[in-house]
Amino acid sequence: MRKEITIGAAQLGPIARSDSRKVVVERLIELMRKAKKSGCDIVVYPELALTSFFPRWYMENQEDVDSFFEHEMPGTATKPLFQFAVENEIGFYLGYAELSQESGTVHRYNTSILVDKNGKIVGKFRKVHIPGHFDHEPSWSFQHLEKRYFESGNLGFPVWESEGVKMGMCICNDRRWPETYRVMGLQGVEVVLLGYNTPTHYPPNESPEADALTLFHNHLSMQAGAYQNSTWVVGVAKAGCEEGCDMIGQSAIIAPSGEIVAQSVTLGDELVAAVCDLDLGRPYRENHLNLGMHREIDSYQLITERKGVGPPLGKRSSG
Ligand code: ING
Repeated sequence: MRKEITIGAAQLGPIARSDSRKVVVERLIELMRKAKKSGCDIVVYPELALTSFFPRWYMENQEDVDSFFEHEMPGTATKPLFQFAVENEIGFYLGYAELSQESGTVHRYNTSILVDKNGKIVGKFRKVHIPGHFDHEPSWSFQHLEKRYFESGNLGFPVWESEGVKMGMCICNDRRWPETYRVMGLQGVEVVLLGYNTPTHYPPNESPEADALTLFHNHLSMQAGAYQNSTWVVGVAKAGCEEGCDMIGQSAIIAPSGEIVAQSVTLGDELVAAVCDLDLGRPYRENHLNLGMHREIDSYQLITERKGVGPPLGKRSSG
């Protein structure tokens, strides 16, 4: 019996700064309704799917920043989404800004959760690779202050078994780093779910060539990650012109071969679904990309900061 899971990539168009959580959750539910009609077992939403991509704004007042964070999950505004999921027996991946109290200290993460068909949160991931910058750059047309608003994730890259499928998660910039997929690949991951908010122009990149390659690099990163780790990868965008900032779409469902089997074609709310045969990863995982058989760990030149060599660690603040 082939092991299959039908996955819905639920791309979102722009979310305005003034849009309430209630209005956004209604859009998420509408996409889940379409997913159900398409026979989906699970729906994947973008990174920071409940609000506008607020790191594009410099905010001095912490209360203003914290208004974009969820203090509990599910909370009042998100309970209807969990409810609808349980009634329709569908799981989901949701990206959101998490404010958490850990032994009396407030921490802020760029987070995603994996929720099963019974509405249970089976897994949580916190974005590890935090892009952008810490200090306000007033000369730029917009900011990318993720390093100011989020801590780097402290949960690693776990893989969970849900509905009999080995699933992992990551968020946006994580998809650009091979380690992200490899750590999950070494755990036998079969499906990697991820959401992203990717501006066409990334402020720290000054070269115009970089903008022209944003779409290419988006799929390149996910297709390589899929193929090199024999896993499905589902990448879902928050897309369109959001508060004056153009963001790419190109949400995609990618097979372990690296081939794109389904892709969004708009920059708005759009559901793209595919039946994912999990056995398609087997020929790669067991043969020419068998991680246990062919990797030569001892011969790898691992350059790390601990040995005092390699590139300087990125700075989180000007200090
Ligand atoms: N956004 C972007 C991303 O990694 C970026 C940041 C854009 C980095 C373009 C490099 C090039 O897709 C988030 N939210 O990480």
